[in-house]
Amino acid sequence: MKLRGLYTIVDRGVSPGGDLVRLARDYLQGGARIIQLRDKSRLESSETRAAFRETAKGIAAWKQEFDFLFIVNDDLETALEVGADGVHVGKDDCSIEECRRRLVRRGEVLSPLLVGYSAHSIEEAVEAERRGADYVAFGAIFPSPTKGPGHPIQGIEKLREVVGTLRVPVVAIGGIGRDNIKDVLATGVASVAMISSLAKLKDRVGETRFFTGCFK
Ligand code: TZP
Ligand code: MG
Repeated sequence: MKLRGLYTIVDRGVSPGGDLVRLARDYLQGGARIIQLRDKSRLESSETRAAFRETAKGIAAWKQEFDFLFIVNDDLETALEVGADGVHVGKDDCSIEECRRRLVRRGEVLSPLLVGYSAHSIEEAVEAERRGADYVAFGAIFPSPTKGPGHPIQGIEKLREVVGTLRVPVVAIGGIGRDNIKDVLATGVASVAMISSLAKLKDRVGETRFFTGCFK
């Protein structure tokens, strides 16, 4: 399956008391075919790591009902353990090269896991592709309620430049919703990631359907 279309992220920081497994199901019912689990707080200690893995297992189990790419943020071990399709890393995580090394033994690919990378500048995006990322998430395109103030904003023109420069799929992220999705798609970007524009709504299935419809 290709890295294309709506890229939904279930994030404990945005849905603190929420059931992320259930949230993922809402997105799948709405037609999303890419789900990322992002749960930074639970990766901080060994006591909460087990809960992180349980959530990951719960989301992976939806594969019995839905065809989708499941990507685990930050944690390669969990991605491998639950049979996810990919791992998503940034500059402070396991390096792209290390992720690759862990997946290749005796020159044979053991698990064809996708490795995605978060880039916050054009240079970092180009470098991530050179280092072997399968896709690059670029942002924040707009001010993001999830990232909060003080985060660099890239804007549409830089997104267009990254899309025109990279060969691997680019995922636009940060502050994307109904107001600006058309401008984002006009750059030719392969995929658009969303956290708060979906998580905070009552009719998440309907809203997901709206955004998946934008790619048709
Ligand atoms: N990386 C850049 S912006 C961002 C991440 C993880 C947050 C995106 O969240 P939202 O709520 O869709 O702006
Ligand atoms: Mg990370």
